[in-house]
Amino acid sequence: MGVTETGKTIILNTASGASAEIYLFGATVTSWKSGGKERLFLSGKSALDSSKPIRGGIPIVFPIFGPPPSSPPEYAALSQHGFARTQDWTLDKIVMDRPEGVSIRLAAPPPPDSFPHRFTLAYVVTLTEHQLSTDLHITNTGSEDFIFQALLHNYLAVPDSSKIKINGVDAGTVYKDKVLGMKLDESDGNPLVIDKEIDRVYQKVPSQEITVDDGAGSGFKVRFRGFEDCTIWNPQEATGSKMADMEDKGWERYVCIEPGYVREFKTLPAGEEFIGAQVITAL
Ligand code: TA6
Repeated sequence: MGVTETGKTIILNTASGASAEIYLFGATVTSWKSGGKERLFLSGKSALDSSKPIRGGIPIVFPIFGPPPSSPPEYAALSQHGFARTQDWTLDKIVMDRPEGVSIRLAAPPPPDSFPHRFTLAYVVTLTEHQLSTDLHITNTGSEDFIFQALLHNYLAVPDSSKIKINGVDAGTVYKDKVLGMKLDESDGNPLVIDKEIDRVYQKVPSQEITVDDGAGSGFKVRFRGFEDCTIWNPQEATGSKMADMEDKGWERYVCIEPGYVREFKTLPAGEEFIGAQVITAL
């Protein structure tokens, strides 16, 4: 009862009424309902036919974050945010199916032939009454070091992004400001508000916990483990209106608080596993 396969998606349900929908395309969580409310933003203009990455929910960014680097060549040939979000994943295992909580593990297919590294990628999605956890497991099955960046690009639904307050980035945390041409700066520790386009990569966030007060009596706590960095993104009208798959004024209805390992490439020695996890609590 807790896990339903529809062909294109997997639906999770708990006895408390929480639910989640996961597209096998990109292992993208596209819906999370808790307390009777939808907690993830999904653009009404998003392609859901596997022709493009899904705009909203929680796309998986791997093995690069952002535009491709200039080298090595097999990474330089990748498209923005890598291939994991456009691969057809499969349901590998139902990890837990109990009235109070449901957990599944998805497996990614092998990487494209043009990316000659040996690794496995698994994704565990766990739903309980008030929490959604997603854990990315990367195992280097080759005989040499494997380098990657990874990030969980959640789109958290809020009633009005101009009214939210984001807490948890301690004073002194260094961030790269993509809006200001990758300028490095330091957080002043004050709550962050969305009063302009924000696209910042906070590096090694000490608390590994960010909260969003949505200004309407609820919000989110995003905790992360394994992942140390956190990108905070809202494009506002100037950038958002140029995105073909963004619904009208969509940027008013979400904020992205994206745990990841993206400040540099992570080196994973042969035979080792890296787990990057986020636990999102609906407040
Ligand atoms: O995580 C923030 C970011 O890298 C932004 O710079 C913005 O481009 C966003 O992701 C969306 O990227 P996408 O490739 O999905 O259009």
